[in-house]
Amino acid sequence: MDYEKWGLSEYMSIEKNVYKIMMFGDSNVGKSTLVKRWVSDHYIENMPKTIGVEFRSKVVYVDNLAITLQIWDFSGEIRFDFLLEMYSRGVVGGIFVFDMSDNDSMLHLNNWVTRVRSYTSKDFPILIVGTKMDLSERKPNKKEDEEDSNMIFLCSAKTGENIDDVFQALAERIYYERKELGI
Ligand SMILES: Nc1nc2c(ncn2[C@@H]2O[C@H](COP(=O)(O)OP(=O)(O)OP(=O)(O)O)[C@@H](O)[C@H]2O)c(=O)[nH]1
Ligand SMILES: [Mg+2]
Repeated sequence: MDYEKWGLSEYMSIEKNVYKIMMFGDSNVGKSTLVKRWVSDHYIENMPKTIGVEFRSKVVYVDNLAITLQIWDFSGEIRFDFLLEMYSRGVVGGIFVFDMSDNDSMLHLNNWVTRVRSYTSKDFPILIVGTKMDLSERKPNKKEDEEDSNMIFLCSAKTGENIDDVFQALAERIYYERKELGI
């Protein structure tokens, strides 16, 4: 089919660049609130708990190309664990979230990463994201910041600080990795 002729080239380029991204982390860390802030720039004080998985999408631009990020926002409740394997099929990027005011949620991250990796065959790019920065006394010190800046993002859905950077950074990482692999 001649996509240029039918005026579909732009549509096709978007279709070709749809990334399935999944959000993981303990219940109540703020995954859904973070996605809501990013998609519609709204802060919801009392977000209902996610039942299973929720789905949102938004276009970002990388290298002048429109890329649709499909965000699969997964419940952190253990009772939905059985859905993980099925839903993580085809994932190309992961956002692992902890709550900066809840130490346990940070300690559980390793476990989340190990479990998700066991269900997915490929080594896809991931980001670690600390939320609720507005509640935290802890500010990253410079050295830590430099070492981890590639991997760890700190943000607040309440103030909106650093939210766009999270999704833009992951989209760029996936895009350039795939470009290098010729995908
Ligand atoms: N102060 C503050 N509170 C936040 C922030 N982000 C989320 N919250 C609050 O944290 C609570 C939990 O947020 P959710 O987004 O529902 O958490 P979740 O990770 O999606 O939880 P599950 O769906 O159960 O996995 C809500 O009451 C939010 O208002 C933030 O940046 N700052
Ligand atoms: Mg949720």
